[in-house]
Amino acid sequence: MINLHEISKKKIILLPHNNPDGDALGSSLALFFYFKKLRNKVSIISPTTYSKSFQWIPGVKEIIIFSETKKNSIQKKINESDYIFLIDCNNVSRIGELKESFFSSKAKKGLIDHHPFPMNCDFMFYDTTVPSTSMMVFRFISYMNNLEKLDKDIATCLYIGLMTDTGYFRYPSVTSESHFIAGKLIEKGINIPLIYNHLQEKYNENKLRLLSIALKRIKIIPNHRTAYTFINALDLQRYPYKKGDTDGITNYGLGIKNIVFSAFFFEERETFPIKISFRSKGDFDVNLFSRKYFGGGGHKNAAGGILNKSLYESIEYFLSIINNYK
Ligand SMILES: [Mn+2]
Repeated sequence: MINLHEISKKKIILLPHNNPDGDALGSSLALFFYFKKLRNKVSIISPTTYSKSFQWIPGVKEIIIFSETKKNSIQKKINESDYIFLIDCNNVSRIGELKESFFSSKAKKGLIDHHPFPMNCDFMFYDTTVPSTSMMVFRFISYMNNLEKLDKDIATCLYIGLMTDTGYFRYPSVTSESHFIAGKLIEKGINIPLIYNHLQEKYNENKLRLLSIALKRIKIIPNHRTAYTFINALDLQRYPYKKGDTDGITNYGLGIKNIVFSAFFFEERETFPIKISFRSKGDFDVNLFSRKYFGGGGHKNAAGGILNKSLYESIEYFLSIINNYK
């Protein structure tokens, strides 16, 4: 066990899960500031780096990126630590190579999280019904009777975790407690428009151009409640794309009223194959559809496929299937 009241003047390591998201970063950074206020020495070691959209978060530059740092210095830090906490991380399988150091260190191990099936630690503070670990961090600070230590930086970090893990307060997991905590964070003077502005998806020009071409081309088949569109190799010559720039195009078709099935054909090169992505709403299973006709698969409402035909032939093939589909 860890006696919470002894957490002062100690060496603490916080380990968020790999590819840390807004909740993993926000929760870790909030605890980083909080434990520092209790006069501890605190380090956050992230197994891998984080997305550029998080580069502005208070304290984020202090995070040590394991994959980009000399292993000896990290090993030393971990060996000398008194406490190691997994944050927004239920299992060492999500911290990559840090796993070995985690087990070899004599530090007491703790976990603050909301994922199901947390691994056994000396100290466990988790609830799988809350939508974000940042809520657990708020509860943790409250449980330690230290809410007066919440400041604007801590509140900003917790709010980022809360808003990103709740899909901006839209998911079914959102409770009155989520909003109660958000309210307490707002009282600390956080700048909500600034946070949203930073986290909003940013388009580069070519990505926006390609999206506009795809939107212009959307065809609707009302009888089959289907929409589809495409991007060809010529478009990509005009607007060179980076990987990921065409992500999300398929979703736009589904935004049309009464459409339940959307397809996007992508001619990455002038040669084959054509990549197709499918999205659906409700019962229409695009995983089965793609497996059966497009040699692909995925999930019920999001799947991909591939065809060794030209773009034109691929679309013809798709339309012939759609027209004969129940
Ligand atoms: Mn989370």
